[in-house]
Amino acid sequence: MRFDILTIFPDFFGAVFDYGIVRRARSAGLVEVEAHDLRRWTHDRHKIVDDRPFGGGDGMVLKPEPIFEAVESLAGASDALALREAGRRVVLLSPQGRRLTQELAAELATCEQAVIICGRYEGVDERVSGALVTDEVSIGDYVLSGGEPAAVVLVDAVVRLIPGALGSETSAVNESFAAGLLDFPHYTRPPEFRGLRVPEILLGGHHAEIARWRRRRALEKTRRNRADLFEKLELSADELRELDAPE
Ligand code: 9D3
Repeated sequence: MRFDILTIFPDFFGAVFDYGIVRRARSAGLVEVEAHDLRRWTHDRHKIVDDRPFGGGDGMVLKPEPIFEAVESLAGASDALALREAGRRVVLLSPQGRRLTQELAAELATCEQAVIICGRYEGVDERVSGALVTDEVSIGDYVLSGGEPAAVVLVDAVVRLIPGALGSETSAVNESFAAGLLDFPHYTRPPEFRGLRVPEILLGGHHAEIARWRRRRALEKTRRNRADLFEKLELSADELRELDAPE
């Protein structure tokens, strides 16, 4: 799979894809990731990529022409429907997008190419989202200064779902399970650190008891930190009773 990131700050991505699973997937030839300076597709001396909003208002808007030309040269077309048919996605990262989920990441991981447009300024000319973009995506309800940090998040989440990108140590099956339930607590040596003990149950070798304890801790943490996920779990009456019972 190939990722082409369109940005006015290509240097932002310096070494961010040179670590961990993304680095390994690139080295193995499973993915290519490249950041491109949007100004490369301007034709004026000042390489202008933005302009004032029609209708008035503060701030500047990214012009459509450099973005359309960039996508045409990188993906071979500038029509959202045709691109989608060809297994190519054009993702616009914007606060107005639909939320990035594990499900969307998995869908993108089946594509041949993702061209990722990073917004800056107040926004992007709506003809880009209207005609060119296949997926308008936000990474969550908080304000970023631009789409660049979101592009790093998106690439990371998608790359790990490309077949072969994860080593044998982890599996994607494991992770889809994790989408509905938070992880249980982990401990390693020493068994006592500054007076803080590892739960006794983990030090024995009673695997069924350990599994029950882990499930209970995972459920408790999910209920406390992610009520939205907890509501969707289909728990048996037994399990619900056990959650409120003393240990
Ligand atoms: C004045 C209204 N703001 C829109 C809600 C303006 C604005 C805020 C932030 C315009 C652009 C941005 C820059 N953010 C992104 O480009 C962005 C983003 C984000 O801010 N939060 C979560 N996901 C994303 S993806 C791209």
